[in-house]
Amino acid sequence: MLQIKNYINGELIAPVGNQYIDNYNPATGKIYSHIPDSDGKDVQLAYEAAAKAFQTWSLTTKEDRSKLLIRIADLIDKNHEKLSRAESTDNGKPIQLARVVDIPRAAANFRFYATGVLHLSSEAQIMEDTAINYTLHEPVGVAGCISPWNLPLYLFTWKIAPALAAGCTVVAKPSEITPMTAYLLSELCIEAGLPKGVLNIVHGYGHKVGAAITAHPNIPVISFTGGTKTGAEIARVAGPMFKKLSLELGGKNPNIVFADCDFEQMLKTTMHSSFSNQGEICLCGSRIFIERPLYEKFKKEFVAKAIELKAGDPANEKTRHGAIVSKQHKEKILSYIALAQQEGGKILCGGNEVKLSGECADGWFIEPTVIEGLPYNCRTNQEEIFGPVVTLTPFDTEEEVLGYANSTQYGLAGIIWTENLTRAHRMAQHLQSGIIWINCWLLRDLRTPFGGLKNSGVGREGGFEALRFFTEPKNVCIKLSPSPTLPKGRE
Ligand code: TXE
Repeated sequence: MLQIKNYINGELIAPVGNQYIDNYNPATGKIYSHIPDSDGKDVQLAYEAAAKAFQTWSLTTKEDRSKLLIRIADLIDKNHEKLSRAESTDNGKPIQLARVVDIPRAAANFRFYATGVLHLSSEAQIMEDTAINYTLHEPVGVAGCISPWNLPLYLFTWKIAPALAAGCTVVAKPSEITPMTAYLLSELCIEAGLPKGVLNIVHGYGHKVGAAITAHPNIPVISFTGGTKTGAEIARVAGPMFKKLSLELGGKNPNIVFADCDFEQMLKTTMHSSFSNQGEICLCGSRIFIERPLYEKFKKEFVAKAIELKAGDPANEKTRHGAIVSKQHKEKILSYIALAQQEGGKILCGGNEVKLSGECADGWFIEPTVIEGLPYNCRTNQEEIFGPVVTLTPFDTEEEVLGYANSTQYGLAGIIWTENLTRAHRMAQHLQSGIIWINCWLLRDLRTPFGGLKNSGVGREGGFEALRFFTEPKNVCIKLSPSPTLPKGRE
């Protein structure tokens, strides 16, 4: 049975307490590896290694840091198949999705920041002949990076790459539910020759390892992606310590379909925005609002496609709907399906756990589920379910659907389908979301600011936003003394 290790001070080592946690394969429901059950002692070791490494890493040139990050990206590419299989086994996502989305994006994250840091410039403000101001962007110090289970390596590297590129060193904690690709990444970092202590990965529970990172007095910056509840807990601890915080939290995203949309394109993309990664993406459009004249046609064709989307063994190339990440999360999703029925919803398809045969007989699978007839403000339509469950609601006017869309405590992403671009821009302006897709979904340019409003989080990742997050701007103002002999102003 594979027993993975922490990556501290450039070495793969056992947790101090030598305790381990069972790690499950969601497709079989069976334990397939063990991960360190680390605690504050392991975090302290990691912090000490990171603090020591910071003294040199923060003084390396951006070119040298860039070269190392490119080397890691190249090793991710070289190990694409091994990482894809590991991700699919650990998370339950179809192998095809891991191959096409998760692992290529992890390499892209490193490449993007390896090159982005070379272009991070500063401004200068000239006070005519009085003074010159210039801004330095200095790495903050040891960064704490805490990531979730839904896109494990994709989101883990989305934090680590800018932190390292900016000159910070890192104490990172992947989710205890999906630790495998972070462990494999640590092996690649050793192979790439990343200096010891620059990146440290401590595996274990959030309330032990995550909490120790958050509360550590000398880790001044925390980048977190996960649930809103956990984000609030991190803010409660880190706020009074005046730490820099980036919180990417939950979503309950509206997908607004107008009758004049490009129907075929909308239908194809809406299947992805509803059920990709088993609906376990914070950007999924789980509330679908359809303009009334199109409602019946949409319902008929969308439900027919959802019924065709069969849950299967994630290891099978043909599978497009995999396992739910954990037994606990499966129960949470099923409880929301039951709640939807109690709230008056009508299940148009799905709604059940799927029992597969053979290897996957004890796996955790749920059918793609489509529900109609719920009020826009019921719990099912207000709370994040984070599974293969969407609701359908008809609307008549822009004002009505904007009221529905903006009614939740979340504000992460919004999707709009219409060929009337004046209306698209108008809707985009009024939607309370940090990210808007018009006639597309999950089209990602890494330079764009990424994040949400309200309970979807604080701050933005992506582009120079992330590099600036991991640096402190310092303004330097130099007094100019006019020369006694030279004439004032220009020749
Ligand atoms: O997230 P958690 P979970 C949503 C989704 C899901 C819910 C909970 O609705 O059902 O969040 O998912 C670490 N101090 N999203 O349980 O608990 C934890 O170990 C410090 C949306 O996975 O937030 C893990 O590494 N760290 C999200 C990470 O936080 C703590 C993606 C996320 O775990 C901690 C995933 C603590 N007190 C879930 N407690 C998105 N926005 O994409 C836990 N952790």
